[in-house]
Amino acid sequence: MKSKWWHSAVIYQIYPRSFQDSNGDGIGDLKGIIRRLDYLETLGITAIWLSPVYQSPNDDNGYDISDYQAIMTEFGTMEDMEELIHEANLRNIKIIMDLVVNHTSDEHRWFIEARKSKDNPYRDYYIWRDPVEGDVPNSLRSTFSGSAWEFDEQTGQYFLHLFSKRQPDLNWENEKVRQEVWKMMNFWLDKGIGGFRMDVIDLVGKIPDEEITGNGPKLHEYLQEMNRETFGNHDVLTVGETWGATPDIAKLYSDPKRNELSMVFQFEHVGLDQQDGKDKWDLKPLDIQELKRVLSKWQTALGNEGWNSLFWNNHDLPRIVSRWGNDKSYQVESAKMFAILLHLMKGTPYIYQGEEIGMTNYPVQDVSELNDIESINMYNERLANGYSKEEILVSINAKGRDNARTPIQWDDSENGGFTTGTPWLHVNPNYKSINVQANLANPNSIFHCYRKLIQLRKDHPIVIWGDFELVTDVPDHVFMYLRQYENQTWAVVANFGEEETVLHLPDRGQNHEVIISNYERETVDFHSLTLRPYEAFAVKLG
Ligand code: TEU
Ligand code: CA
Repeated sequence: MKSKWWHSAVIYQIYPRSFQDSNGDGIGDLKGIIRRLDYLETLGITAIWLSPVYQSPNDDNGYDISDYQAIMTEFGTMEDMEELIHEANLRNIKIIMDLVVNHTSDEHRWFIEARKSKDNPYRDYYIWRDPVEGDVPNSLRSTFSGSAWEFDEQTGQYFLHLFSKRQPDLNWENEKVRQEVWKMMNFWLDKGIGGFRMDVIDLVGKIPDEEITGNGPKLHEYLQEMNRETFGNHDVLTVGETWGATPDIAKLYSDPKRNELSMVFQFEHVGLDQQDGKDKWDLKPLDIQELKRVLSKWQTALGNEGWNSLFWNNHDLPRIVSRWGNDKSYQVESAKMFAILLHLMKGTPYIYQGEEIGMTNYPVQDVSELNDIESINMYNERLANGYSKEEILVSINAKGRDNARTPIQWDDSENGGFTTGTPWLHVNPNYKSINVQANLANPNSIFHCYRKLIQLRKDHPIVIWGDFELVTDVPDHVFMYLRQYENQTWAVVANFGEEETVLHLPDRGQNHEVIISNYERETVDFHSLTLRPYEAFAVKLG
């Protein structure tokens, strides 16, 4: 594969609302991000994926856009945005914009026009259907609960919304819609951005009448057109949010020969603690064997015909240290274990803000503490369906999106240094011990582990290009793999257990030099190796 900058990049995701407030209104903003660029430079990241900063009524915190070419008033101005791009570029950090074009806000000019009348020139920018026997056109459901069809009184038709009813779906079959999107993308490319993260891009080829949403027949045709009309001749990173992609589907998106996207961002591994055929709120314990199987499959299945993202967290997912680690007695050890395990794999790693200091889920006690529309709608729906408040809160504390959206804990001052005002969402009370300042000051902190992992990727082509092999003759709760490149081999070992475990792998030799570890450890002897709770390390085998 021809080497591109994003093959060796590490991306940092910023959820602007919660990153850094600069003016005391309790809402993070662009000036706040600019103030923290030096911190990100110290961490060593290559690019920032900026969750949406466009004008929005915030029904879904910016994923409902009312103007793609204006900045959300609370976040700042277009001048601030240009300054952010410029200041980031000075530090060799690229800005990747979130491209949310499956839907707009209902306050977007196009939708305001479209709903005026059936013959409005913008009507066909959205997806309208007549009622069927006085009811919804079909049984498509919204991700945020309820039917995906909303009745519009004025014109007597339903419009489609796969998310909130304030996020009407755009009609990609309409060539004019696609051209508007290309024009808008070029506007941003001209500002010198480093690429696009494409929100639910797998949905744009939908055929609503056949209840086909993901991976519709025209999806890849549209992406090839997008590539041709916009970023094709720019050296940018494009990553598609692709729920439900298999490795074969991932190749369609990301095989360089097909001129679509740089890489996919797929979720198979983070769905492993949900009951089969149910939704994300229906929990089951993680089976580590399954995790090994799924992550290894993605390591090997793409070959030279595709590229994958590596992540545990984002703004839609709970914090990994709380989810599959132990955020109480082994917060530091388990956070580092997840980092070491993931960052030495093949693919482009994404760090979600606060992950690098081991931030944890926020313990919700009452529904009044919730902000996220997905959780609130689910709460009301399940309550109406006879679930108890307690059961619903168990699901929300495990999987709710607010878990990862609490403000960044910068220091131990009030509100963790996020704001001098009242934060828009509660700060996790553990900010006095878990914060950036404390992490920076301690050379053994989670932050310094991430920093080292990023540096290893820069210094060692084996991390980017090495072949991957899962080691299978280890206990179930030990995840061990090898990377091989030219004549080098690295081994990575991670113990998911909270008990000591002894490994006997005499064939793997002894006196190996340790590259990185989360406990004190100088050399490794595989004849008899005692692993401590959540211990993880990488060694050079030769
Ligand atoms: O997420 C897509 C999406 O499907 C998520 O809402 C996901 O289903 C959910 O969190 C888990 O059940 C993208 C964005 O990342 C998300 O923040 C937006 O709310 C959504 O699209 C709509 O734009
Ligand atoms: Ca602010």
